[in-house]
Order: sequence, then structure tokens, then C-alpha cells
Amino acid sequence: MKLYDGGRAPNPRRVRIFLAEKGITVPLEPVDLGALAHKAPAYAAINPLQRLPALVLDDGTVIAESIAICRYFEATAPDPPLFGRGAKDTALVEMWNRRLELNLLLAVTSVFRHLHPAMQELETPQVPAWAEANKPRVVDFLTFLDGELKTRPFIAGERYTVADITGLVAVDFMKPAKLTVPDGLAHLRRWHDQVRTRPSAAA
Ligand SMILES: N[C@@H](CCC(=O)N[C@@H](CS)C(=O)NCC(=O)O)C(=O)O
Repeated sequence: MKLYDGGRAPNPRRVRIFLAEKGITVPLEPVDLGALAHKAPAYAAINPLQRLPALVLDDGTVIAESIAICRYFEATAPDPPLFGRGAKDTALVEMWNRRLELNLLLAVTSVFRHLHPAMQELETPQVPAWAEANKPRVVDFLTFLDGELKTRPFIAGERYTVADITGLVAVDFMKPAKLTVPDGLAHLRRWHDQVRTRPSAAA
């Protein structure tokens, strides 16, 4: 088994944090996004969509998409449960993870991809107006999330889940996207301090 990894990029980091929370070690194969190594024939043969991460199983099966990779490990190593347990809990984790992906991670990465000079070759065309349109969405969603975190320690409830991983990676990626968490939002900051200081956050 081998995990094709993309270093500091947010989606590969989601999977590394997930594995660290599970206590699973998988051999990593670094692919240099900055050098466009993910577009070279060797990696394009593994994932024709040329995106990272991708997991290659011992039988040669390729699993791309961060959450699909995480689900593979959730099924092979159920403890600790990071996608919830039971019908209601699992649905709520799914709901929150999806909300975090669509409303926060996508908005933050859109700002980065459409404004940052380093993304000129990967995001063509860069549409700066789209980046600007996403900036208030980030603020609005963080404000909403702050209100939610008033009532519980973690995004989907009492326990740390994959939704917290998506949230952590999205908030941390605000820095390279040159975005800041608005003042106030004490509940969001308390949550962020808690998840960013877990040992897995260093993965
Ligand atoms: N939906 C995919 C997205 C993967 C993705 O976009 N990965 C980025 C790094 S965070 C990438 O490979 N970008 C390369 C490019 O834009 O050419 C997932 O969840 O894994």
C-alpha cells in the first residue's frame, strides 16, 4: 500500500491527520505539486485527474478523493470512529463534513487558487473576482460555525470527527490564502485551539 501525498496542500493533509488519529502508518510517496509532478505521466497514470492524494492498495486498486480514502481506513480500522457510530450520529457527521467542505474548504481554496501567484499554472484562468466573491462567504460561514460551537465541543457533537479535520485544514489554509478569522468568534477560536494542538495536527 502507498499513499501519494501532496505536502502542505489541504486535501493530502486531511488524509494524513485522519491516519494519525487512527494510529495508522502508510508509506508516503511525495508528489511535488509546486514542480507540477502530479501532471507528469508517472502520476497521471495513477490518477488521470491529476489530483492528490491517491491511495494505491496492494492489489493495484487506486482510491482517490480524500474522503473515499478516509472511509477505506474507517472500514479497515473502525476505532476510534471518525465518521460516527449508528444511523443518527453517522448522518450528522456526514452532514457537518459536507457543510465544512462546501461552505468553508471550497471557499478558502477558491480564494487561494484564484488570487495566489503560485497558482497561475494550476488554475487557468485565474478569476480574481471569484476569489473576492468567496471572501465574505468564509466570514459568514465562520460566524455561523461560531454560533454552533456555543453548544458543543466539536463540530458534529461531543466527539472529534472527520468534520473537525476538514474544519481544521480549512481554517489553517486561510493563512496562505491571506485570510484572517474575524475578531470575536470566541467559540470558534476555542475549538480551533483544541483541534490544532492535537498531536495529529502536525501530520
Ligand atoms: N476532491 C479531491 C480534491 C483533490 C485536490 O484538489 N487536491 C489538490 C491539492 S489540495 C490538487 O491535487 N491540486 C492539483 C491541481 O490543482 O492541479 C479530494 O477531496 O481529494
